[in-house]
Amino acid sequence: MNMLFIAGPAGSGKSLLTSTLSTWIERFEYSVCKVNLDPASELLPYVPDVDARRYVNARELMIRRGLGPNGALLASMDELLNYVVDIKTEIEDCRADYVLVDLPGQLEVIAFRLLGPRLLHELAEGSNAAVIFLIDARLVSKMYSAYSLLLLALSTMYRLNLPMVLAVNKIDLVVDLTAYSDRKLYEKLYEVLPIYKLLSEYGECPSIIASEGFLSTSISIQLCEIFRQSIKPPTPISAREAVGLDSLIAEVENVVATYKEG
Ligand SMILES: Nc1nc2c(ncn2[C@@H]2O[C@H](COP(=O)(O)OP(=O)(O)OP(=O)(O)O)[C@@H](O)[C@H]2O)c(=O)[nH]1
Ligand SMILES: [Mg+2]
Repeated sequence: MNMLFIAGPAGSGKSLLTSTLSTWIERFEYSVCKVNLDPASELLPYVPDVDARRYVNARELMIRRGLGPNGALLASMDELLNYVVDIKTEIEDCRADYVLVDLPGQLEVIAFRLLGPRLLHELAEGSNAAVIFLIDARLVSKMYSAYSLLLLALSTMYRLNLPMVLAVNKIDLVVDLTAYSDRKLYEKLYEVLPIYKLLSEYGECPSIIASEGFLSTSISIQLCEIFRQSIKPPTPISAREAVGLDSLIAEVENVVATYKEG
């Protein structure tokens, strides 16, 4: 069983990707189990096979315990840990080739507290697990935002300790998808999204940083080197247009195989 945790900041497209990717995978005759692990979600673009809201409801916790929306999400994830065996049993009962787990957008819950990694590791046990970390293309059109999102992605990767693939989603909003072939599309993205310059193997860190008018300090140069050593250029996708999903799955298979080799 392949278990893909779909993570990323709020609004990056996790739920829509869960929907689009499941339809795409099913076209190849593989079965998919869609898991909503966000107790605070309201409308979803897919019908979940397993749903955290069956066990815990963030809205109900807000009212019952007088919590604000963020506190209620943290409390509901804490409560969810009590049901991890039930959720895992439901997932196993799906008997699916792929399990897509739609995570909450509040990364603090997933990556910076104890329960997120525990919950994910318990669910992932016994399967080929990987994290797809989504970044909204519109948010990496500046070098400084590419830095902050990459730092977020890296800390999520180290905290979760699972193989991770980075994907830039919503590319339909930054390039005209009908105007470019695959190779040209990559060139265009390199031109419009500094994150590709930052992570590509071309050019030296100091000149790339300077060319984008970013603060050229020894720390920003060292960070650039660290990003290049630890993160591959992100897979460009559009969850809305179902673009790039073949490359995304190929990349997931790559990182899972590399992780297994140790
Ligand atoms: N144009 C475009 N819009 C997208 C794409 N992916 C998602 N969206 C839109 O972005 C908005 C947020 O998408 P969601 O799938 O709800 O994002 P999310 O990461 O699940 O959000 P939270 O669960 O609130 O963190 C919705 O309006 C989606 O339709 C995409 O590839 N292209
Ligand atoms: Mg969502």
